[in-house]
Amino acid sequence: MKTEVAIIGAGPAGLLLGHLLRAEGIDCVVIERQTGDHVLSRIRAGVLESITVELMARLGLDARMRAEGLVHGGFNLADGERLIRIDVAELTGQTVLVYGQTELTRDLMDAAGPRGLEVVYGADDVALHAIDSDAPYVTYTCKGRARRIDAAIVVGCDGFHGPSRRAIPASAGRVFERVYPFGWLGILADVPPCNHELIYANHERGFALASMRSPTRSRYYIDVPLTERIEDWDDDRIWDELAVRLGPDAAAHITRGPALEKSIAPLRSFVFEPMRHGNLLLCGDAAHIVPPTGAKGLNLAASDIHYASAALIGWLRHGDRDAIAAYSDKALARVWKSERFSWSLTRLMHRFPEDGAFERRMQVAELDYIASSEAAQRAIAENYVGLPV
Ligand code: RFL
Ligand code: PHB
Repeated sequence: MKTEVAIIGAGPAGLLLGHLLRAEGIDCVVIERQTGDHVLSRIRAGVLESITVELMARLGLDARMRAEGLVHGGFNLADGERLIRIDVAELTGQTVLVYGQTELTRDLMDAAGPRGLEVVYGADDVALHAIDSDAPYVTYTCKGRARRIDAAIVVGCDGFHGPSRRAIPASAGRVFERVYPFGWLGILADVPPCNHELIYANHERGFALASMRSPTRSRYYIDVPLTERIEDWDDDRIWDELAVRLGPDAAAHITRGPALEKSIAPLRSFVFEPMRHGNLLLCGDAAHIVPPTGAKGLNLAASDIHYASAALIGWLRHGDRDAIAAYSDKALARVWKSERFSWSLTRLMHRFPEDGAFERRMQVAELDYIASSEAAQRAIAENYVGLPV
């Protein structure tokens, strides 16, 4: 089979790109290892920056997110009993949208058939070939049959563990990485949120985050050592810990309920440079990972797709190969700023095992500064709503 663009991975990055290319009449195929149901069962991001919402609007797929998403004009940092509200709407004139990654993916998936976007689910043994040449191709097996797709270019949207990044010779790339000594234990429950805005809490027992998906569905996280096993955390133990770490005001408003989902996710900062090798582009988690503090991962995937789709349209429709050559530098400039923000918010809001009294005083001093300085709050707010693309 022949196409113009072979896209590996049908997460938000792959589906967004597929739709943007189809809207320009560009031929593409999305190849996904999992089933569609499995992709939708992964509970992940919840906070969308305007770049993500704007891409959905460009596709005319924003009706449900506008109707059901929650517009948030602020969020809170908690430290013991103190709550610091960052009024992002006042400080930046912008807001974020609370709308689950699962729902955004569902909207993209539902529109694929009607818009002629071909997505192959259940593709095993996906492998990239000849990415250095003008005739790259992808092979996979589906229902036991070997398949091959020849393309002008391949785009790796296959997440951190996918084959695309690994197809680039080690000598052609550089990895920057930091692995954190804890993970986030998340719980999703059909209960009203304890607060109308997010609360990120740094408590002496550890980090906690109160988030939500809707007025009746809450998402909470606590940090735990990487040695913890989810089996050892029954629902009550999680709710008890949240009540302590989020502080007395939030605790008084927590409604407990059975977990619809709970899991532990490790935290990592990771960047692979460059984000292009020959006729392979990397987008989203395939190229970079941020710790979830600050909610940047999905939004970075969206900004990569903004740059990559423009470059692909520039090349395949207007013959501008320079657009492809410029993709990596453009995308990385924004990636590194989001990496910095996610890392610094993680540093500020978590207790690291190696930290002593000095590091703790640094956290308290920084939170004091943020609480008292509009300039400091504005710097946080403009990163939270998303830096310009
Ligand atoms: P995805 O979503 O991982 O999709 C990659 C797709 O590639 C498929 N794949 C393969 N396909 C074919 N062959 C193979 N060999 C393949 N291997 C993998 C996978 O099955 C999958 O369908 O990457 P993408 O599209 O780049 O999107 C990135 C986002 O999913 C990710 O950055 C966010 O979820 C991160 N994240 C958050 N981001 C935000 O912007 N806001 C948030 O509030 C937020 N919260 C979070 C998060 C991530 C979390 N976890 C679990 C890591 C909260 C958590 C807990
Ligand atoms: C979420 O709702 O899942 C969420 C919100 C904010 C974050 C991370 C995750 O920083």
